[in-house]
Amino acid sequence: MTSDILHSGFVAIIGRPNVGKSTLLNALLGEKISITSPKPQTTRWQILGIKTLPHAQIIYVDTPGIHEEAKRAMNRYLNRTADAVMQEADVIVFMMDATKWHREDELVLTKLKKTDKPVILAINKVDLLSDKALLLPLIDQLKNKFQFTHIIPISALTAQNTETLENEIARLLPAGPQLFPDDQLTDKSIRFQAAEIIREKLIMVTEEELPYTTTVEIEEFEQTEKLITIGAIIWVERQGQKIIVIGKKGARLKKVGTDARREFERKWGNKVFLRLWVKVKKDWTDDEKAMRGLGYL
Ligand SMILES: Nc1nc2c(ncn2[C@@H]2O[C@H](COP(=O)(O)OP(=O)(O)OP(=O)(O)O)[C@@H](O)[C@H]2O)c(=O)[nH]1
Ligand SMILES: [Mg+2]
Repeated sequence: MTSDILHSGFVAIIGRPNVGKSTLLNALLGEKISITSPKPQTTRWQILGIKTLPHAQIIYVDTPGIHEEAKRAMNRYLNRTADAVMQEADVIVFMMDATKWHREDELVLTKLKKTDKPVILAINKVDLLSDKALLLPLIDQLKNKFQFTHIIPISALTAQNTETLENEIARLLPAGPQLFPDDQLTDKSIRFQAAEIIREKLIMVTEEELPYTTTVEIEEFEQTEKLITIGAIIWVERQGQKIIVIGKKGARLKKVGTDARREFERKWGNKVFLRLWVKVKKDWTDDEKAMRGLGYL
């Protein structure tokens, strides 16, 4: 452990779905900790990204996107998870997409107004702004909405200005000791990360409601010196979804398996044998008990 650390704290990355929270976590850590996708509601858990600096330890917390549709148990669970992280954080990074302000951003802002913690507004995706002159009036408008501690335009994708963001965050941390060992990057196990990578590949090849109705459970994880053997179940809600996930002659499932295996081998530098099954658990995203059984606690 580094003994010079005098400041530490939890930094919640909060915002509506798809604004780039997980991309930011990965950019700040310089490693893929949390899965990302172009489809909203990708992140389903709080995920720690631990950054140990010479004098401070920043514990970033990625969260599910806060959204309006609280119809199903899964939607309520996602919002509840983000709310809980916000309650416990020392600093909040509120993230928005520079190209559009949405009703759900307003919803997040309403929640922020109930906290007395420092809130940094990170205006993300500035690389997509064709006219950078649009940024100044946008910042003026946002200043009127809330007393932000800082407003920082960034691009999580190109890591533009993310260092400035990190420096301001570090300055806001309370006094405190080092909470995690120097070399620990996340709180999540290798099994959890394996399930998430499979889920990411699945999200990429499925459309409409399917990404929201699937989850991945690791059944087998065995590591020898030469080979990692992983057995995983992809859970869906209905028989019809199972047929779609498998695809014509098993092509879609095969692609998910190949894409995931390639990423595992790159990440761990080990040969991986991956077996996937698709099974049905009827309406599990609206069934709290089934969700708990699948790790949504
Ligand atoms: N052009 C551009 N795209 C970005 C940037 N940051 C994120 N994205 C893209 O935006 C999409 C959503 O990114 P995520 O990081 O998954 O978003 P999120 O806020 O974690 O989404 P949820 O987990 O669903 O709440 C992905 O396709 C990212 O590649 C950015 O700075 N610029
Ligand atoms: Mg995310």
